Amino acid sequence: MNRICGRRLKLVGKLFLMLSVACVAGAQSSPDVKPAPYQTAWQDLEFGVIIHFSTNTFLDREWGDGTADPKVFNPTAFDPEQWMKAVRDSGAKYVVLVAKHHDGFCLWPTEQTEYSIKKSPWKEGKGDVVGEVAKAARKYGLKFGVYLSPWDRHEPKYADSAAYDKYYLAELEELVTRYGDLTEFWLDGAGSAGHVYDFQKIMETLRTYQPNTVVFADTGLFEYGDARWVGTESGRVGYENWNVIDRHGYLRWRPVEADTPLRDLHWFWHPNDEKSVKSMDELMTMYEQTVGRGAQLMLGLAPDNRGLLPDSDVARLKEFGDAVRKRYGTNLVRTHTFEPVELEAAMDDNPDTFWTAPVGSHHSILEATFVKPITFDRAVTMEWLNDGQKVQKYAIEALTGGKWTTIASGEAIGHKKIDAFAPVTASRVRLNILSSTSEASIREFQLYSTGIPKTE
Ligand code: FUL
Repeated sequence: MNRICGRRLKLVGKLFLMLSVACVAGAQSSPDVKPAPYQTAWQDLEFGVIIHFSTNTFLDREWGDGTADPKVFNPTAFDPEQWMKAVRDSGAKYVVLVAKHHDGFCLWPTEQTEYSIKKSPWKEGKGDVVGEVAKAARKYGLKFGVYLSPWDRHEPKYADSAAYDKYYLAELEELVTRYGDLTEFWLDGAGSAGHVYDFQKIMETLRTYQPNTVVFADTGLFEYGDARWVGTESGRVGYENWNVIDRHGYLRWRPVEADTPLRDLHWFWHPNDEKSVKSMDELMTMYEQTVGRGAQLMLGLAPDNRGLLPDSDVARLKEFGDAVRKRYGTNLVRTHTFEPVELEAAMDDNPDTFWTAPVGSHHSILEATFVKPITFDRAVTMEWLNDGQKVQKYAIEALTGGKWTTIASGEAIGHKKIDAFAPVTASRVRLNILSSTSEASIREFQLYSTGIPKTE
């Protein structure tokens, strides 16, 4: 049994929470703690979206109080394939659908309550939003997951912890058995302050049917999480970002996910709100400060009351995807001189192959040589993490004016590290691993010329 904390009630609460996270959680390079294969597979996805669409969409609300009439749920043009096309164009690789938000309204034909789409006029109560979204996601090559809010403001059983546990478990069992493999399960503590849940049992049920789902858990539910909340909804991750972080005295591999809505401050759709769609500058900075710091980016999308993603959002998602593809589309390391051959696996533009430094080494150098000098302003480095996060300190150096000059440096590399700097022209460039807990494994060392100045 565990007590969970609220997540986003008041700024003061939030700051307190962030401080407490900072105090109790020590992040570090800890070679003995390794990820599960499903965690690294999830980290490879890098960027996902979370979709909010429910009675709130029709009532201009963010947090429903559980009293909305199911009849308000009546999209006239529901088209999850339109959503998924936009998601694919954005470059995201998976979708988490909010199957039940805090208002308790269920988007699938559950047998546990009447408070669901069964009682809505949409498809005469015969529809299944979860099923249709899961199907559309897979059709567009996207992985699928769900959010099932523990806090339930409609269900009368919520007042009785044991009865509500049974109810939540039954809802969960439907979701984990009906909709195929779930990539991520979102466990949200918002609103649950003071409520006691049997999370042990909830995890048992989830794991029985979905052993490879990454459980995202915010601060209060930390024990249960395979991935952790970053502590804000700003879409930024501080650097240094380590995958191994302790809580209550034990270390675990807990990669970080940074969630933020595409429309500032709004997870659900609201009318006349287009101006809050994040700008390209904001999105690109966010990308570099999440994915570029080895974290997962989770962008919130909100279909409107027709059941479509608004044009402004669709256009921005495509613009974002195109910009990332353009910025990181042409890896200049491809033009290096292919020597020495043992380094190739880190310079072949293929993240599924990796180079490993000599056994037992704590320091190593990976150098790329070019026939003609190249000019570049970004380096992308990826560590092979299956055997643990090992790099503790590194520098990217270029041979200029006959001497090696440091152009970027840091401690953690992790899944991916993007370093930005003023343009450098050189024909010899190296990743200098100054310290690693044991031999480092590097999947990719890439260089790009983006023409875009570094942003903070
Ligand atoms: C929060 C919730 O309270 C918000 O409404 C939203 O669902 C966000 C993704 O998580 O904790």
